[in-house]
Amino acid sequence: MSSVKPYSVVISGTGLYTPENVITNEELVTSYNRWANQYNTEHSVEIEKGELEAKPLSSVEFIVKASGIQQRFSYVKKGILDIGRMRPLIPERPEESLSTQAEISLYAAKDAIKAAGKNSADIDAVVVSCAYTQRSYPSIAIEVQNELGINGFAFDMLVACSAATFALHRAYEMVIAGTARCVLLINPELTSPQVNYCDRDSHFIFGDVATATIVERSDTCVAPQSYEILSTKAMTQFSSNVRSNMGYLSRVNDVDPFGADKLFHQNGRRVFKEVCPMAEQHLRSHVESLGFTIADIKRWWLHQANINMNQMIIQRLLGRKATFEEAPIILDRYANTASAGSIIAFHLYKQDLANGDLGVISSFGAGYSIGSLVVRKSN
Ligand code: CO8
Repeated sequence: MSSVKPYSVVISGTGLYTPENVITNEELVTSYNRWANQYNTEHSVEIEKGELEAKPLSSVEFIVKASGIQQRFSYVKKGILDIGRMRPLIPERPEESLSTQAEISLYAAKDAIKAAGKNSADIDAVVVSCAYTQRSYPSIAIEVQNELGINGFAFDMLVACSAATFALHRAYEMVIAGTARCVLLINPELTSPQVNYCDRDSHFIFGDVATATIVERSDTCVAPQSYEILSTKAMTQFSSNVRSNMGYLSRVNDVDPFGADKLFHQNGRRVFKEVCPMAEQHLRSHVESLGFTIADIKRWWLHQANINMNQMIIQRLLGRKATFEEAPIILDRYANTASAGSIIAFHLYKQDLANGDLGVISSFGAGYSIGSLVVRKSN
């Protein structure tokens, strides 16, 4: 009996939730510097004695040059710029209410379902995949499944920067295996609660967003545009250079559950140096393993953490600088949105490709983890 499936697997719709609140570099730097100056004044004696280090000042010029980030969106702006607080103010909701991450998931999910021309009855699996979930259980995905009236099953998964691509891989495998016909993937990247706004080296890096994707069998696809998934490839290599120690053991470790090491922290320089060659090699070998050349790829929807990183990887791949059309950048507006960056780029910059054009969606970062999909515009 032939194992060849009578259908391929396609991405038939994407969705994006962009919060209303913008925080510019200027606003962020002004608030951080006011906080740092106040800290230094309050601790002048200890700093003078060498018992404490003075907090260095941040600058807009550095942020733009080192990262390419001009602004970021935040789910809640209140509290972030308040130097008496330095974190967003997001009130706890009663257990009977929709949770915060489910709320932003739904905005993106509805957008993707509409784009794919689907309804709840068509979908039989929901995966919420992101860098953090606001609770361990019940999973956010099951809450979203319930809100949308979807049958079948749902689960959460966490893979930091590669949560979106790795979830796309899982969806591809479910559809190929026949365990689901149509999968809704959501990446509610609510990063601001994990940002240390008192850390000059990382206070500017992240923004909030949610993305969603519909993956289904080609023979059920009714969307005006779809992208056939030709292949997926993943790799991981352990590194603590991007890390958050937030977790349930803090309670029994008798440590501050919100200490600086419990928030996002990284050795950014090391990450840059180590991940760029890994990503280049991964992408090249993925594309070439399918019999294509790098020049065959019309568009690269790359992870969006740092403009210099993207430029270096694409330059190594192409042997020249890429145009915006070849490798669109969204991190100037959105900043680093953990796993959602490449999906935002895909969502915003895919309509103009011609039937048969090839593209690559890729993530790289914490873990380390690298995920990629080679896709072909199919109608
Ligand atoms: N203003 C002024 N000066 C600064 C600032 C600032 N804000 N920050 C640092 N400096 C100083 C440094 O202290 C240093 O000074 P000195 O030379 O005196 O020591 C100097 O500027 C240069 O610093 P760096 O070497 O750190 O600067 P880089 O050019 O390396 O740029 C970056 C720093 C932007 C962090 C860069 O290294 C980078 O982006 N690296 C890649 C990082 C990356 O991709 N990380 C992956 C992110 S993880 C992820 O995507 C998902 C994680 C899960 C989600 C988390 C949600 C919260």
